[in-house]
Amino acid sequence: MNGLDPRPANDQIMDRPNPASAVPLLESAASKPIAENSELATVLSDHGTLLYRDALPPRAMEEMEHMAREGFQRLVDHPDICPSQHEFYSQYRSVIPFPLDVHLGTNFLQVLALLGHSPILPILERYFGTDDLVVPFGSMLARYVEPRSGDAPVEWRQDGYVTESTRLVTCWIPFSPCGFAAPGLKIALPSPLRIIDASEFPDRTADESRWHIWNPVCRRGDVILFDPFMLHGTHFHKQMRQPRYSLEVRVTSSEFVRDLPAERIHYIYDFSSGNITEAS
Ligand SMILES: O=C(O)CCC(=O)C(=O)O
Repeated sequence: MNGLDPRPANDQIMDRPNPASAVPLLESAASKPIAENSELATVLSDHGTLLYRDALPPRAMEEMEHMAREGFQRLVDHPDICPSQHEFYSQYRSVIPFPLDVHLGTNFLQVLALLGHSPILPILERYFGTDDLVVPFGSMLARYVEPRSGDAPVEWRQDGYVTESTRLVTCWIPFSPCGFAAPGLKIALPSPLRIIDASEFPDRTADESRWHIWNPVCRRGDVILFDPFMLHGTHFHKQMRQPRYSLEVRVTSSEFVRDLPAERIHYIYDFSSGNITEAS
């Protein structure tokens, strides 16, 4: 006996609601950081990802979850509110929240202000080497992942490939506790593919045993950061019973935002001023 668990990886994952892994799993209270921002920015650039616990107020996230639940229900019940976003939702289980917010009665943009006052922003400032950081709205997604839907989960992908930019950091913000009872995120570590090429994971039959797959279990208030190279997707298994609502906020600097394709921008949120401007 070599001490290794002989069962298939997926069964083992079921047993580990909070897997302690070799990944940079950083647990911290927002008011009492366990490391300097510069160290966390280094973790992000060296490892490509980090989980920051308690970065955002959990009560606010719970309110967002209620808002998201009602908003998505409205979209499903009344596809005519915004046919293009309904079609997008049917295909990808996500929507571009702005300006759809206006139709759905949601206000996911509140999260941007919370993020701007959270310990996440200084990490990103160190990472990008500037405090001139922005969010291009066309790259932001609000997501509703049903349990046991079977067809909804996102398969392996790199955000850089999808967004056509290697300068975006994704802030993955769950409104619902997830990763165990509700679908979470799966991240392939380490990420030796430092090129934009998802061919290593061509389809659902990809050989995951060659990778260390991290399935973080998240509470409300946690934020996962990952760079455009990280291979990731929806962590999902049939025993999950709860739905998950979440928001993906992609951050870049005002210098790099202009390199994005126009459909990834639309509007720009500026963290320093709190202003939204329409992209020209
Ligand atoms: O939330 C998920 O299930 C997948 C998210 C994703 O693919 C992304 O954030 O790019």
